[in-house]
Amino acid sequence: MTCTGKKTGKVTSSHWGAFEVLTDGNKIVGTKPFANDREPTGISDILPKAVHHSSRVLRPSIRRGWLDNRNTTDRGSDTFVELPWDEALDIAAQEIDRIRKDHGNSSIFGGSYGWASAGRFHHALSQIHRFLNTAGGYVSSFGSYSTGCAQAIMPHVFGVPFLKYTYGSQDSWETIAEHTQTLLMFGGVNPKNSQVSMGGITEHETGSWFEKFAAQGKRCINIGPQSTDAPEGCEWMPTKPASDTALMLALAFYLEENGLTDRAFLDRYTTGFDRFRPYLMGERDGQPKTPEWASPLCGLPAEKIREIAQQIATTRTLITVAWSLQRAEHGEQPYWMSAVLAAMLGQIGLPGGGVGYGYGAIGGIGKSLQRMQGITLPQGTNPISDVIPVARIADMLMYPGQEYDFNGKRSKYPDIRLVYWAGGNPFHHHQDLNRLNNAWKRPETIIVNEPWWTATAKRADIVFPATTPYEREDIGRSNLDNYLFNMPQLIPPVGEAKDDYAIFTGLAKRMGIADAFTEGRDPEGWLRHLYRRFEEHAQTTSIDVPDFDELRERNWVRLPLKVDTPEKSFLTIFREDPDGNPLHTPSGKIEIFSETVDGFGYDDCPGHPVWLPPSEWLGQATPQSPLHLVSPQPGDKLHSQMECALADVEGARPETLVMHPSNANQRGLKTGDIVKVFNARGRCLARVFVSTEILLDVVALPTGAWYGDTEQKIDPDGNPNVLTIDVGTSKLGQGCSAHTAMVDVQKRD
Ligand SMILES: Nc1nc2c(c(=O)[nH]1)N[C@H]1C(S)=C(S)[C@@H](COP(=O)(O)OP(=O)(O)OC[C@H]3O[C@@H](n4cnc5c(=O)[nH]c(N)nc54)[C@H](O)[C@@H]3O)O[C@H]1N2
Ligand SMILES: Nc1nc2c(c(=O)[nH]1)N[C@H]1C(S)=C(S)[C@@H](COP(=O)(O)OP(=O)(O)OC[C@H]3O[C@@H](n4cnc5c(=O)[nH]c(N)nc54)[C@H](O)[C@@H]3O)O[C@H]1N2
Ligand SMILES: [Mo]
Repeated sequence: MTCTGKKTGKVTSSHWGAFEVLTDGNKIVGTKPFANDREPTGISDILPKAVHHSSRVLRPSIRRGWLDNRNTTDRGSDTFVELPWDEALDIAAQEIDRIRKDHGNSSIFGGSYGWASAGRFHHALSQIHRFLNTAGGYVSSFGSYSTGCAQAIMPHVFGVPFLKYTYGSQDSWETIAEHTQTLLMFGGVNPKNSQVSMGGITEHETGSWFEKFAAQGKRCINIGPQSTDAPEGCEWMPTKPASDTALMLALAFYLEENGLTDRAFLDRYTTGFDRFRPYLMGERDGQPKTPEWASPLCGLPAEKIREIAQQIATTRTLITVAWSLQRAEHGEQPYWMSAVLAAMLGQIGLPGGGVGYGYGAIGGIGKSLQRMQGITLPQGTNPISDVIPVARIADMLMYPGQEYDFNGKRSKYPDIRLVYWAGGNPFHHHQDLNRLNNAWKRPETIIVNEPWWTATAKRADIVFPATTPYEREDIGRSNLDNYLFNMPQLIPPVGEAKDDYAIFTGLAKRMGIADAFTEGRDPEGWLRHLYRRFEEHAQTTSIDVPDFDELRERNWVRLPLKVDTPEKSFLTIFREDPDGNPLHTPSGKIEIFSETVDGFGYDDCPGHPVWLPPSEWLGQATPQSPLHLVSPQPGDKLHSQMECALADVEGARPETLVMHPSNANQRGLKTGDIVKVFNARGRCLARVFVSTEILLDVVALPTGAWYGDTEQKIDPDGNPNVLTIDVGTSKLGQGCSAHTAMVDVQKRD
């Protein structure tokens, strides 16, 4: 098969889609939607302003207090000295060498979590990991902020890595359109989030699928605190954050009590229902998990719960669960329980039935595409075995040597002396930022490669200015997308910015490891090398791809990867022959009760799903903190990227806080008022938007504002992470608990 595509203007790809870039040769002057994208996002509109913003890091910069006396406490409030590249690289290379020689590579933290930019070679995380591996290794991190908790718990249930399940084994929108009668969506299928997909999404299509579903009369039920979490036309069943497990248990109770459980399915394909059932029916704890029990916990009338249970028991139902549900304390429970509920319905492995995770979280989920081999920079191997769960960074920095639990293992936090970050913004993404701000003062040295003076760059000792994708050439490709891009260099580097590859090459030369790091290739040499491997793989498939020079010429091609009949998922194969194709769980079946998890002996994640309320939620509201804060992803950007330019727009900051009219009235607030959002952990400003699209007593403040709270007084632009809690989801998952936080709101004094 050949690919289609023509030579157009300069198109590039990004995590939020492809777009055309207009330049005057030196500067980006505008962007235009990509013609093939029927639902383009507006995220690139701000790009010209952001790329040339005054907050770009222009030259290598070293913090004054670190240079003078290795002071670590002034991070965030100190000034920087600009140095020529050679001098700054000398200083950084000597420091990395000193630390690795004096303290060993296990004192270097290089997890460096973050989304960085799209583009396969200049992927900042691959670059930093390759560099640190070449330098003898680093302490790394497991999992993501997105799905860390699910990545730990779900393999115990289905026996596959969670990402393989969510990206590779779920029904496509086509299959859902054809077979699903009821979409029961916990946390919605979010239109704002499906704009984005890691590595690129060229044809956005989630919106048009939901238009089709509405026309088909499909029942799409959004369960959660905000009606806007699902496309228009879906039914909204408003529920309290963190209450989903209680609701799922009540649905399961109804099925069991009314003989609607698919016993044959449970017997053949699952293990442990007999251990779970007594809990469900209240035979052990005296509390049957009835709709009447769940009703005050979740906020839905018992009658409504029964009606949903009846609906899902009598129609082909796909339960979908947003990733947000597991970014909360005890996030393991709704995830595991959704699988149990789906198993009781007996539709797992049938087209359009069962359970799927993260539809809408990432626009690529649900696309039915033939997979190709990825294009990735080899990272080498890491000789250091210390790995922390990604969201435990502040604990690690604060408590070296302290023991912690994670997924059945007890480990000790390493003693970190040097932190190196490239491609992430922890002072955007981590919870309880005032706590991180204190922990961040402990390492001897912090080095950051960043295009912009983010809160993280401002808290580093050595800052190297990195290019943006528009200042270098790359290849754009994602396995959840059917396009291939040459991402051309569009403008010269801003200031003295260099590519991460050039920065690490400069350090590697000084440390005597350049040959191993570069393998003698310059960036173009690497692009050609990585592309050749991709071409070789393509030759083994039926997919024709242009050669490197032709791709350069054509800029982009649409690959014929759409498949009408998707490959059978592992669950379909399992359903067809459970003995011949057992799951990779200890029992070979779906684990409703897990001996393994039970054996860990964790009080916060026992051997089957249970209702475990988080430490902060509406069920335990206090007069000091009566409102549940959810902090979703921002609709107008990707995380904290390009925030500098968005924040310049008149009236855009502080960030918008959505609030129910009754809560606003109680506080004398109206849309547009500037408020203080606060709890015992921190305070930030926000701009109120009064709306009936949110449940009473819940407020929503998106992430993405740059943390600007240097004295830990009040964060001016509205970063919700000054309010969120920095605890693991449980000893098992240790994911981030971003959606667990109670706050109050007052008019700004
Ligand atoms: N309260 C709350 N907090 C959350 C969440 C939540 O739901 N609620 N969600 C969490 C989730 S799911 C995630 S994924 C994280 C996201 O957190 P991050 O991924 O850390 O957020 P980004 O803003 O994308 O950070 C990427 C950084 O890389 C920089 N960058 C871009 N390209 C390059 C490059 O080529 N080289 C270098 N050196 N740097 C580059 C950007 O300027 C930016 O500062 O946030 C988490 N935090
Ligand atoms: N535009 C844009 N899109 C993005 C991103 C971005 O930064 N910008 N980031 C991407 C990334 S990294 C990720 S991981 C995904 C995340 O995708 P999700 O995890 O789905 O996203 P969130 O926006 O955190 O949450 C979605 C909604 O869940 C609801 N919610 C919160 N807590 C609960 C709960 O306990 N129960 C229920 N039922 N609902 C709850 C909230 O109302 C919230 O609006 O989004 C991706 N998409
Ligand atoms: Mo994420």
